Amino acid sequence: MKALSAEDRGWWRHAIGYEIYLRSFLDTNGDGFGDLAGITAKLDYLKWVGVDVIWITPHYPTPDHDHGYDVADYLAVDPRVGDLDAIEHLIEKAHALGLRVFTDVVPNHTSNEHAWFKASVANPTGPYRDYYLWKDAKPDGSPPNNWVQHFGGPAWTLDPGGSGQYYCHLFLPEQPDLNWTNEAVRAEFDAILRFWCDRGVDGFRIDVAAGLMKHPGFADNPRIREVRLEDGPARIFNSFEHRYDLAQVSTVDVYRRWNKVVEPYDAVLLGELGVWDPVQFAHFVEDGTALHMSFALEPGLTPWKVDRLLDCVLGMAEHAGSAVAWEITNHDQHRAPSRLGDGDPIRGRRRALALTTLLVGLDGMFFVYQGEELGLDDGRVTQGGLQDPISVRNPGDHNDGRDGARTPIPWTPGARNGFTSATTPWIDAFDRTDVETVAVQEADPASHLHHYRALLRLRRSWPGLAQDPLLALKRERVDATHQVVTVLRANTLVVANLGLDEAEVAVPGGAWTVAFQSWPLHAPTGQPAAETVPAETTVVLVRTAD
Ligand code: TEU
Ligand code: CA
Repeated sequence: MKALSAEDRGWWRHAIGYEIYLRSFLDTNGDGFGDLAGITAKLDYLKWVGVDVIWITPHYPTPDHDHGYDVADYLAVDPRVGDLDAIEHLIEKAHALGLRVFTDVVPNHTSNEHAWFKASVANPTGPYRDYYLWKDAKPDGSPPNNWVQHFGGPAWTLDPGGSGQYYCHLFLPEQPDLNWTNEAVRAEFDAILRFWCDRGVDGFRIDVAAGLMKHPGFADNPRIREVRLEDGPARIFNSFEHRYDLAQVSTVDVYRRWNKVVEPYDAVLLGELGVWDPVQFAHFVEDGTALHMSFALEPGLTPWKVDRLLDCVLGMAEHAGSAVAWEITNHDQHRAPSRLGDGDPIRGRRRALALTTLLVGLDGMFFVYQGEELGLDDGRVTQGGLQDPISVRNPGDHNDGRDGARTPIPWTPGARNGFTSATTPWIDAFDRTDVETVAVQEADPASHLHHYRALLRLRRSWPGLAQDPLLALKRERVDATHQVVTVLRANTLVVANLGLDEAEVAVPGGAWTVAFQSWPLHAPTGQPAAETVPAETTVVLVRTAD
């Protein structure tokens, strides 16, 4: 895209993003695997839905132990999804439609099949040894410290080359962590970012953005609580305070450097920061000289505990403002209707829309996860069809597996929902019902899709909804059943009633009209604002006249 004017520089602060889980979006060549050409074919649809930018999950060659997040070559395209021409063609068509394209960059770790790691193992005195984090064993031969990896088990694996040293991995043993104190590693990533910017990429979603630097002492992490043997990997991981392995301030310097690398391209850095504390989060984004923005991941991991959800949303909004990228579902999380509905997907959908409407009314980017516009709950995978290493490698009935969010997009009614012509797609999921498909919802003006699209369009037709300065962001908590948040700007007022009873609304003077109501799906708009908002419902009011 051509150089941006000064006003356009911060375009992302009020944009709508859309996450594409590449392998499950659309398969165009019948191998059962979503591909770049599938995205290109659906750009018109995405434009119609009302998104401004797409983020594509990793497109690099990979042995697939963690579904693309184990990268074997950062400067190439996985032949299963296409080639360099396919990605350039996708970007060109997206730009012609006014859509921007973010790709995923995975800097915390590589695949164990990356040439750097192979060389690191093969030659302990060679130049690549220091690309990774090698430490000696303790005198008794055990790992250097008590760190655990996210997906179950220790964060250390013995050198397959037989040196007796361990290498560090915050994820699978097949995902060795890079050594970000090594200048050579930093230089490699400068070149990787430039390579993709030169191909027209508009920004990067940075995987595990909080993980890069480790505390130099590599000391044991403090334990916060005890766990039981049968606990899933997430609970075990969260039973430690990650004082030494995550969120080191020194990681911010890496992003200051990246910020300069991408500046000539006007490209944007979007972190995937597993940091819950808003003050710590703000360090990574605060003055726009490191990350431009980052995902706040907690609303996507929290069940319907309104107090907790609002603490997190308001804390992030207060400390990081328009540098927050909001989401309530991504490929690592349960789909919102499954997570929020206490077992009832319709209730879950209602709550998801109430929360979404509040977040769309705040400063910062909002990201839709593919299929969220259809109101999908978690997909169902056959017992033998489980793919996620979290499920496959950790027996038991913990709820940590991520396959439910990763099943294919249902495009049309019928076998395999139009996702693929293959009989065995990469993930063996049950087909969705007809009403869940894009084709059926497109044809029905009262569908979830049309409703959701109206919300996204509203942000565009009333730019003041996210662009005018925030006059007040207020939480009103009367008692356990009254949970109301109001977002006031010059000409818009968002009232989120996440409580169990209807709530009265104090509308400022002047005439206010309902521009959107999150529930029911066919809620009318255009009428004067009512004095109350129903339970678990958010309304967007706009000032129409004085
Ligand atoms: O997920 C990272 C991840 O698990 C973190 O968000 C974590 O919750 C946080 O750091 C708190 O510890 C990303 C990808 O989205 C996921 O699909 C990959 O499996 C993972 O990284 C490893 O690359
Ligand atoms: Ca394919």
